[in-house]
Amino acid sequence: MLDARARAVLSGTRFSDLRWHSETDSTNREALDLARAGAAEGVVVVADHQTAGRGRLDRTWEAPPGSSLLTSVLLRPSLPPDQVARVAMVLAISASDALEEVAGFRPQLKWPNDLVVARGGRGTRKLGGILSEAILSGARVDAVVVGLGLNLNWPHPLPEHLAEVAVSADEVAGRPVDRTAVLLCLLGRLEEHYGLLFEGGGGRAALVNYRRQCCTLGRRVRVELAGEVVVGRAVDISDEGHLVVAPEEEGASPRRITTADVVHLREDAAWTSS
Ligand code: BT5
Repeated sequence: MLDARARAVLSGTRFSDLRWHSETDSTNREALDLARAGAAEGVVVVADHQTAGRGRLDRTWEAPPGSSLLTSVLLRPSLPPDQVARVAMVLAISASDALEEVAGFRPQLKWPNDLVVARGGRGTRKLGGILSEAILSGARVDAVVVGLGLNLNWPHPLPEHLAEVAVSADEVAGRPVDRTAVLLCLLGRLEEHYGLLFEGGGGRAALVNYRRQCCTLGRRVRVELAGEVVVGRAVDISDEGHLVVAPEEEGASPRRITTADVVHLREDAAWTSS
């Protein structure tokens, strides 16, 4: 829960309407319902525990009660539908800024929506994930809900099925990480980074930091699209937030990927992920 001092910090931002629950099914579900009921931009839903936390593509997001920052933010950006990915990206940058400030380390950003921590030449482990869901009204974006699950203080050891893929911030920082401090810092940074999306030059400045921190850029990748797999080199992130991949297949032209699952591949082996 937030005390009066914390609420005062948020009162100067668009995120002053913050609803914190000890339990809900999914903060994204709740924020989407609020959006459909006409809630204003800036509503934030936080939960200590989710009974049906959602990942992308019907996957689940797991978190023991109190272990994680589980939050969803309702925004109403004036962006074309094919650019809503940029909202999740500015949330990722904001979360990374908050971790650096509060926990003393900066995670990397794996396109499109993961915060990861490198594990010494043996690939990465996932610290957080973002689920972005849009409500469209014809060809216009009516609302975007961006939900973040960030592992902060998990009981150790992690459950066996996540031990190889997940990591918790306290393990990286070597001390417990204050969840409220991360949330407040994140929302303060989001106020800035989100605002950049609507500044001159088509909001180009918003993704500069994303590119800088994105560990997918320059990597060999396997891109898993519905019914198709592309193997190539991630060469750019466009101003719209799309990943540009130069396929290895001879003669194939660069592909712009709007959204997909991406696996980082080792340089020396055809299909081994790192
Ligand atoms: C994501 O999905 O990474 C987006 C997760 C978004 C969760 C937040 S929590 C607040 C808000 N409310 C919601 O209901 N959701 C959002 P995806 O890329 O599909 O990754 C899901 C996969 O990550 C799962 O299939 C597991 O393999 C793995 N996973 C599940 N829980 C994890 C955790 N706590 N840490 C790391 N990996 C996890």
